[in-house]
Amino acid sequence: MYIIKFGGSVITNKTKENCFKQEVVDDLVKAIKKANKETIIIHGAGSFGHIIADKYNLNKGHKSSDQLLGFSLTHGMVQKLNSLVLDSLHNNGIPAVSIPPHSSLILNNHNPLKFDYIIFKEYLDMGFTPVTFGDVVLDKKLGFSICSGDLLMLLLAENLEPEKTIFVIDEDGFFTSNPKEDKNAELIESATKDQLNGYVASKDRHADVTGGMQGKIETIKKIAELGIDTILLNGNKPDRLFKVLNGEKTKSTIITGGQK
Ligand code: IP8
Repeated sequence: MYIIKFGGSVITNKTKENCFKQEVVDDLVKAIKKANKETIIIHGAGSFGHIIADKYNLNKGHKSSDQLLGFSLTHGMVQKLNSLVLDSLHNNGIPAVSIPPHSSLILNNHNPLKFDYIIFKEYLDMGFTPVTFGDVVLDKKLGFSICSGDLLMLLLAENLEPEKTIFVIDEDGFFTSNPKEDKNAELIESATKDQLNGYVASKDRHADVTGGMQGKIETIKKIAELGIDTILLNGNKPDRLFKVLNGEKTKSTIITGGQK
């Protein structure tokens, strides 16, 4: 089984609120269909979630009553994005079911307190493709906070032991320096979790309330500690996702699991 995360900057235009990249998603979904592997799909919130979550300061927790509307609006928007992703999966013949985090997970000061991963397993065992996404959730300490798709990657990897986790991002992988600013930046094809420390993650200039690339690096290190390999690849080149799922070599970064 593979856990795949569609990054928010791949499936939405992060500069424009609620702008869905239909063709990109359709092409990624077609690659998954063609590879015909057991998968769980997670997607980020992109411009459907980060801009409004930032506006209402939701990741700091419950501080004022007007945030309740902000919480609901943010949930509504990420649910809309989720429906668009689901439509694409259904249109391509994939039996996808949505499992929204706000009703299957509770955090405590941003850390997982309760997570119903069994439901993912049961849907998988029946042949469904579970789909989940970055969402607003209840938080015992803070009232509420945000659960990123990256945290879901880690929680599902911990509990369901996938063959690989795959981050579909808007770059070819990790680079020796920021590829958006340095044209001499070189792609790192393979790294261990310790080697990740020195890597410069490209800074996202757009609203990102859940830590962006730096948060992703921390998550990937924890996944490596579970002994699971993670692959980062460019979502704008869907054949790369197909190749990875099909066991072929392609342009990407692999972070090898296995070291504590
Ligand atoms: O895009 C963030 O999820 P991510 C979720 O995976 C919200 O970090 C609601 C902003």
